[in-house]
Amino acid sequence: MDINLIGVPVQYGCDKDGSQEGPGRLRELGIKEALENNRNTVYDMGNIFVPNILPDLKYKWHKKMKYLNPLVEINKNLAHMVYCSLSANCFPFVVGGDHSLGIGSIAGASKYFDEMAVIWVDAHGDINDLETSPSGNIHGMPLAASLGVGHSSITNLYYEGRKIKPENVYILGARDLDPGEIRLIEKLNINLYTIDYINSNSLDGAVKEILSKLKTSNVDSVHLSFDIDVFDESLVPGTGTPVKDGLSFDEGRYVLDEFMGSKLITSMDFVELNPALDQDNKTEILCMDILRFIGELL
Ligand code: DIR
Ligand code: MN
Ligand code: MN
Ligand code: MN
Repeated sequence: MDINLIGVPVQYGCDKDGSQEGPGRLRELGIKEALENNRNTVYDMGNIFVPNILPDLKYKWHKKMKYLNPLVEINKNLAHMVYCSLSANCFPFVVGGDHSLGIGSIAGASKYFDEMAVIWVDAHGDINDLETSPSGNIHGMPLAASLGVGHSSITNLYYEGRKIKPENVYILGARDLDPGEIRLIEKLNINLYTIDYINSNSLDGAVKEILSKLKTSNVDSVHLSFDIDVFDESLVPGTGTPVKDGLSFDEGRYVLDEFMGSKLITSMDFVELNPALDQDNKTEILCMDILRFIGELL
C-alpha cells in the first residue's frame, strides 16, 4: 500500500503545550519505517504549516473558541492534503498533534468519498459545540463539526455542509462525556460503545457489531480516528487528558487488528501524543509499538 504520512504539529486545539512535538518525535523514533514494515511505501509529505500564535491571542478570533482562525486555516490545508492523497490512490495517515485535526481529515476524506463512515476511538466524544464545550478547546469539537453541529467556520470547512451522517458515526472507548455531548449523541442516535458498555458486554462484541453494521450499510469508506487517550491513563502519561479505566495495550491492539484487518479503513488519524508530558518515554514507546502493529495491518 502507498501511504502518505501527514504531520500536523498543532497544540492550539487542546491548549496544552507539547502536542505540537508529536509528529517530529515520532519521525525521530522511526514512524516511517514502522508503517513501511518492508511492504508499504511511505511518502512523508511533511507537516501542515502551523503558524506561531502567542497564547495572549487565543481569544482574538472568538470569545469562547480558542485559536479559531488559525485552526480553521490549518484544517483547511490538511483537508486538501488528505483529499489530494486519496485522489492519488494513497492512504492518508495523519499524525498529531491534538485531535482538532479531525475536522480537516474528515473534511478532506469525505469530499473524496460519497458515503464515509467514521470510527472515533477515544476516551472522549469530541462532540461538543461552542455552547456545550466546558473548555472552549476545539479538540473537543471535531466530531460535532463533522456532523454539521457548531460554529459555521468549522462546520463549513473545505466545503459547505455536514461531512458525515450520524448513522455512519461509531464512538468506541468513551468514558468522559460532557452532558451536552450525551444529549447530542442521543438526539442524533449516534452509535456509542462506551467503556461501561464494553465492561457489561464485551469489547469483542462491540467491535464485531461495528464491523457488521459497517458491512451492511452503504458506506464506501471508513475513516479511523485514533486518540491514544483511549488507553488507560497508566499507559499514556504523555497525553493531554488521560482518563482512568481505559483499554489495555492488548485491547488496543485487538481493536486495530479487527478494524484495519477488515480492509474497510481508507484513512486514519493518530493523535494526542504529548512528548512534553511523557514519563520515562512510556507513551512514545507504546505509540511506536502500536504504529509498528498498524504497519503490519496496512
Ligand atoms: C472535554 C475534553 N470534553 C472538552 N475533551 C477532550 O474540553 O471538550 N479531551 N477531547 O481530550
Ligand atoms: Mn480526542
Ligand atoms: Mn462525500
Ligand atoms: Mn481524548
